[in-house]
Amino acid sequence: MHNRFQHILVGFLIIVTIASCKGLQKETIIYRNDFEGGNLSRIIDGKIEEYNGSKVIGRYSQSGFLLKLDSLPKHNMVQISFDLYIHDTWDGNAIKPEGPDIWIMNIDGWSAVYSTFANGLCTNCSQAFPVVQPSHVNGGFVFFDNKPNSNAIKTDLPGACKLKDSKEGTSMYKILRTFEHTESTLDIGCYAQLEDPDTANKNCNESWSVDNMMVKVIEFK
Ligand SMILES: [Ca+2]
Ligand SMILES: [Ca+2]
Repeated sequence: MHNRFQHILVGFLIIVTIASCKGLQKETIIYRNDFEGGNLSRIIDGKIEEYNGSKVIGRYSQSGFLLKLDSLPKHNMVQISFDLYIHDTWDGNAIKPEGPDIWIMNIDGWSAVYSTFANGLCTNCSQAFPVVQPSHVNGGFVFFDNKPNSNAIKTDLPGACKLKDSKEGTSMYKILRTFEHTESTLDIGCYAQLEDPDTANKNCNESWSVDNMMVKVIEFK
């Protein structure tokens, strides 16, 4: 009986330990925006457009926006997630004058995403995403070669401008980044660096937008 009681006690302690470990992590959503209400507070250079029946922040081409959050509760990590729409003709890793077409997210000034995307009429193209950082070789950047639309959630969305009559004119990606962070302020900058010889129509040829943005802080107690 004594041994049996010990086994039960050890089993009980293991269950209690697992349960308390799960309770050590506290997640708090500090920012959530589907842009349907037109809320652009705390965003610099924000603009809203309707795309495919939903309001999005965008569209941007070469430029972008900066989300500035402050008064964050005590935390150890931050998680950022959103839908990224790559509209119309992006040339991925192509060399100048067509590419590379780079999408960028900077967190407090450091590079969280610096990756290329290919979409639309691009033949013999490659893109770096889902690899989010290039290699540094001889003082320059070398982007990983993946197939166009790699890891896209959807590729059958209408284009926004140049390919607006095409049913495969836009691809949608889920961007999810989790990183260590303890400061009470957080700057999230989203931009693109795009190459297009057709400068007069660049905003129509290659653009992007974002929807369903969510920022969580995570605290380990
Ligand atoms: Ca929306
Ligand atoms: Ca391009």
